Amino acid sequence: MGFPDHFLWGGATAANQCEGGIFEGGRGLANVDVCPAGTDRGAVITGKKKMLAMDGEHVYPAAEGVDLYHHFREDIRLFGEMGFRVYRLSIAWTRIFPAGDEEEPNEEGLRFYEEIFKECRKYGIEPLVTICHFDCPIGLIEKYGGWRSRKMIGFYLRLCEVLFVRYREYVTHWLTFNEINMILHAPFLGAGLCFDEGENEEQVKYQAAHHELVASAQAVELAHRVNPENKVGCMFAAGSAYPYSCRPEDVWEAMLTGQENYFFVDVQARGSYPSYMVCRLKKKGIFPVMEPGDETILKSHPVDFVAFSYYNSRCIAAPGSAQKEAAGNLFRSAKNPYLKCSDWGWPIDPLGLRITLNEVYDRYQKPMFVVENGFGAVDKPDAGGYVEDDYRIDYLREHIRAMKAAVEEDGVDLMGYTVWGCIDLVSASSGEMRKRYGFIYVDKDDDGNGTYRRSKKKSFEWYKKVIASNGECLS
Ligand code: BGP
Repeated sequence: MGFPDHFLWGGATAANQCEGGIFEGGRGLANVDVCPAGTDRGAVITGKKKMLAMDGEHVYPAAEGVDLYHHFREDIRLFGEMGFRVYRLSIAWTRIFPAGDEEEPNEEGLRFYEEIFKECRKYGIEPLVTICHFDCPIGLIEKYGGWRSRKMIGFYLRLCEVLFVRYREYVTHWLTFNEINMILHAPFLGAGLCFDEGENEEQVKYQAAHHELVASAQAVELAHRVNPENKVGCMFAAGSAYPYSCRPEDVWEAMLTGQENYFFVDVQARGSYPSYMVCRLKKKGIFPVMEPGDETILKSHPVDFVAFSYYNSRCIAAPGSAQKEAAGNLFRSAKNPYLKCSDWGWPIDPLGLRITLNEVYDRYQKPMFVVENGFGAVDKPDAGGYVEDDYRIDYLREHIRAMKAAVEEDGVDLMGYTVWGCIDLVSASSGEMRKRYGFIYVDKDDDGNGTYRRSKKKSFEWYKKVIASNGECLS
């Protein structure tokens, strides 16, 4: 059995973490550009420190990324050499609408992605396009406060329409928002939200989430109208919430944490606000403003598939328990004593991926796509740029095994797998370059030094074999 013949193997990147070239091609400035590396990053991405422009004191790693803007032909050729069947990338919103609210799109930006898609086609690579991977034009944050405003729905749909129409012949796989649940944990990154002193942050976050959810449903409708072949997915940061112990209070808390994440997918895949969230919001005195018609929009346009990122599981203890905290993808979690961790403290839990796949499939009964999974580590290249990254191979091998078991033995419906940061890129949570995920090493360091030269790591040839054997050969 194994993976289906048409299984989409590949890799994933996001525009703001790899393209660079932020002042080129008529591109405008976005929230993702002004998130600095270093100690202020946390406060900026969570909306606690307002930074809507670059200053002279901070380093802004997205400005250069790994310069995919000028290297994309070489990079896609390397993806082709590995045998990618899919390349997940995102569109920088401000390349298409520099301020966000223009009537007409920026042709130079549109041409850039068209060239990327043509290049993919050369190698038989199917693009999987994330319409919004954390970016929000600064123009829209300054004028409207980002996704707190309902006006954002219109600007987002204008972007969608331009993309669906222009790339009709190149793209049929779309994701509406990257990690939509991240809005609760990193609201400036996720939705361009900054908060005023004393403001009810939760009210603002759930209001913004409502706008994104309505926009996402309308995007599904639009995509299907423009091209009935289009398949549109939602995307959330997954990773099952394990109870820290069998103490009912821990189990209860883990269930609540799980629901907080699934809420978004419940709306996008099932088409309505789940009753637990309606009650919870009411209890907190949070009443997102909804327009008549929103319910029908959500109900009528569920997504075609459910995509997610998986890096680790989480471990949840009841409030007040003195458990040690673990790191991991911007979510708080107790330290799981049974799991080893990466250098960044992210737990390593391949079986957790199988558990998550089962959980998500049980809940939604829709095809799934693992669109991010990978191992961030410090690589030590030799003079030729070669890295013996056995640690990365080990991580990926075990996760692919778990995925295979889920497909083969548990019967989950999985469309594909795209390894995060298939080429080294800037870390979203820390802004570092030294946290690398790629099969391809990029010569660039945290101080901005480097030639941007690309070189293959050991994992490059390994993944090539994995793909060629459709996941059979993992050694
Ligand atoms: C997800 C994001 C990605 C990516 C990844 C790895 O949250 O969708 O953009 O960066 O996590 O995280 P990090 O870069 O912080 O290691």
